[in-house]
Amino acid sequence: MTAHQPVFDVEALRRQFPILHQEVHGRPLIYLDNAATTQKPQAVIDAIDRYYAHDNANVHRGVHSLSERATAAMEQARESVRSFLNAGEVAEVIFTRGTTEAINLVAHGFAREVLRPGDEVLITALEHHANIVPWQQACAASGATLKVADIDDNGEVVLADFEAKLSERTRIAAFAHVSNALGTINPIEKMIALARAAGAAVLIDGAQAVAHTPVDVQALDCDFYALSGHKLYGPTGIGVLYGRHEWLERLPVYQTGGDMIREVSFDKSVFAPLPHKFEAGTPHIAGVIGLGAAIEWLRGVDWPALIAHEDRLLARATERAAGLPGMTIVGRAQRKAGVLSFMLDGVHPHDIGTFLDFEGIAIRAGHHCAMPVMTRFNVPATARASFAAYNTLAEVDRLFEALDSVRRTFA
Ligand code: 7TS
Repeated sequence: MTAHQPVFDVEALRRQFPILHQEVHGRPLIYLDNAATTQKPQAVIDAIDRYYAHDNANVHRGVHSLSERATAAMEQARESVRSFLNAGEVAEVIFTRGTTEAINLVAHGFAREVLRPGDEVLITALEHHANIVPWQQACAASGATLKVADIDDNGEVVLADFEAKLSERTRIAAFAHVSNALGTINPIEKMIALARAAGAAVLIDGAQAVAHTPVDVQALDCDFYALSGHKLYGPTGIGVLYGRHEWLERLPVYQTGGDMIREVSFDKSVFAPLPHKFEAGTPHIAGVIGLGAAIEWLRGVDWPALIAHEDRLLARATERAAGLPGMTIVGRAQRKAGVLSFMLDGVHPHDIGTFLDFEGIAIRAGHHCAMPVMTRFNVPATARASFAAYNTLAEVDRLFEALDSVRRTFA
């Protein structure tokens, strides 16, 4: 008997994404750059449109109806995020510009409040620059040391090395849920358990995970979880930092100014309670509302079917790659989500990207803001096709027909 394969109506899903129905260089667009950013369903576009057409006002301060509506919409979106991540309280949901700002907020707080000379921060060798550089800066500012857990030739974190590099000096372990450059799904449950056993706090960079797998921050028992709205079918310029209440209370303010204070005099200021303590200035209200709409839209998607569909896309791509002469996959982890990073003998990844664009196919070529990963695999760059729920098996096949032309053209 074959395993149950949930049915996934990809054509019905595609109809909800207006941008997909266009031609590029005279060919139907095949969008395979979803790890960089996902496209937006009509429901998200409509929510932003409706907000600007009907409710636009500043939040948390007006006494008038529009301001009340904008505030209510924003706080409703915060509740959607809370529920999406299964956070315990809305006070634990901080809106940021994205994953990058969320990690910077925590790293800045650790540098000021937690890290002391001799302390350690542990990351892994598969991180995006957004989960490397803020920790380098925090270590430089505090005298702490940055430790890096190795990855193996498949692009999996070497758990024994991760464990060995944890010590009683480790104040925080920060690592990706899913690697953007390789697609590796890290065994974060195990990594969190190891870090907590060592007494370290845990930050998960969830930028590449949230569109592909459900997340429950309480079940995970992590202290921080960072994500970007634009990789989750929502708008750019908005993201989330989930933080455990006690940690958010303990960490110092990040940016200061309006909206994050309770009382100001020239002698001192008293800061607002969570979550506003970390949300200085007029927020990206339309972005928050768009993100809330994306999450509500995702609630209507059959997740087991979505995951099975994306697994089929990646399995087909991996199988076709094995049949293409000169093609090498970079990153062969047992568990992967959404990403096929590859090299083609004798062709620079950028040339692959340019050639595919003329076929209407959008991929990314480069170091994917993960230069240490490129160094580890001894390549200057890779070509990367990355999948979302609206991609089809036919698109994967078209990608490989085009790659075969690239190969023959450059041979
Ligand atoms: N962490 C990971 C794992 C990422 O993939 C990215 C963005 C970030 C952090 C930063 O997210 P941002 O929204 O704050 O910029 N990754 C990519 C990518 O792979 N291609 O373009 C952006």
